[in-house]
Amino acid sequence: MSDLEEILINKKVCKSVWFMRQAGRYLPEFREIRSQNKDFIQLCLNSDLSSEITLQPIKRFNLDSAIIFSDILMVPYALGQKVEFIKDHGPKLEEFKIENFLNNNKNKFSQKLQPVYKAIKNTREKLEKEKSLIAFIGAPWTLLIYMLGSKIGKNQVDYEILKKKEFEVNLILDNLHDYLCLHIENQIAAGANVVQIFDSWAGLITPENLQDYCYIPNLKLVDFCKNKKIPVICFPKGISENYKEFNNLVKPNGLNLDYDINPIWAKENLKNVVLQGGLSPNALLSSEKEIFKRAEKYLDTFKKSPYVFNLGHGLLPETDPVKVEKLIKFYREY
Ligand code: 1CP
Repeated sequence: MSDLEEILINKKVCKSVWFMRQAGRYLPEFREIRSQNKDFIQLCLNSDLSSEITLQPIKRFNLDSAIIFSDILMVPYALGQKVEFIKDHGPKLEEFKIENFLNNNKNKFSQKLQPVYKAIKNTREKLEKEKSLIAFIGAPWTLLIYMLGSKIGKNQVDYEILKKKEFEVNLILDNLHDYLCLHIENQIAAGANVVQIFDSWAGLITPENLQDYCYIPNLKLVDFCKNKKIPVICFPKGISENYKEFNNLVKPNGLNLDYDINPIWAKENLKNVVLQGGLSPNALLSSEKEIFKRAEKYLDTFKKSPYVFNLGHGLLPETDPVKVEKLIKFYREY
């Protein structure tokens, strides 16, 4: 069993570090490959290259876990919605059509994502056995935000539209759940050891809607993982003190703190769960002294608990890899 699994399953107090978005944009060796592969989806579907990119941060920093190089938007892609990544702008999805969405089947879906599973298999073979390979998915709500895009907005959600479309929205969320379970199952079968669920846009949900759009969809996925005996980490970014209610209802093995959560509050309020991350990725843009000071706040708070060192969101593209290396060293010597 890898250390990450030992921490998540047996609540062992030991050291373990990995970073969200550790494979990609801030690494020169990634940029080199990316510059020759303009189509991001095709890059994710290139098993050899995505395995190579997954291992880049492991080679460079000897991190304790690898996260497969892929994207949460591979799911809408596999469900037939065209996905493009516009430089300096982010993802752009083709207009959502319910009739196309409903015209999918499990075979077609798994077939389209076969290269991702092959990349997982290749990577697992190359990775040392004490390191975990992390698979991931976007939570249904976060995928919905991208899939419906302009129809419900990204900076704020128009609940009037959402209510008017309630039947369609629930149909999409239910269908997504089934495909996400299949995607988890396929990634596990290919050799992944741990699953992380990114609900990056949970913070857009109003408190009275959290139950329907965040807690229940996450709970159903967590239960699916638990039935498969696979440890699962949730990341309901931006829901502030509702992290407590989330944890009490969803009960994942691990919970990634976002950078707005006070670690001392987390320690007092988030029980029976392994905490991960929290440090703002912005900290890595400051001086070494400042980085260590801010990291220490998390390390001091969680020193007697099972805790996975990570960030409160993904590494930023402008991060200097040298500072990442220094932070890892600081953590290991702490
Ligand atoms: O242009 C480029 O070079 C592509 C940049 C890039 C990379 C490296 C994107 C576009 N996605 C990825 C890989 C990726 N995405 C990984 C694997 C690498 C790793 O973590 O080490 C993972 C786990 C993701 C997950 C992901 N994609 C999330 C959830 C995490 C988060 O940051 O909140 C989300 C929301 C996405 C969507 C996405 N993919 C890419 C972009 C620019 C975006 C949009 C993010 C946004 O709108 O802010």
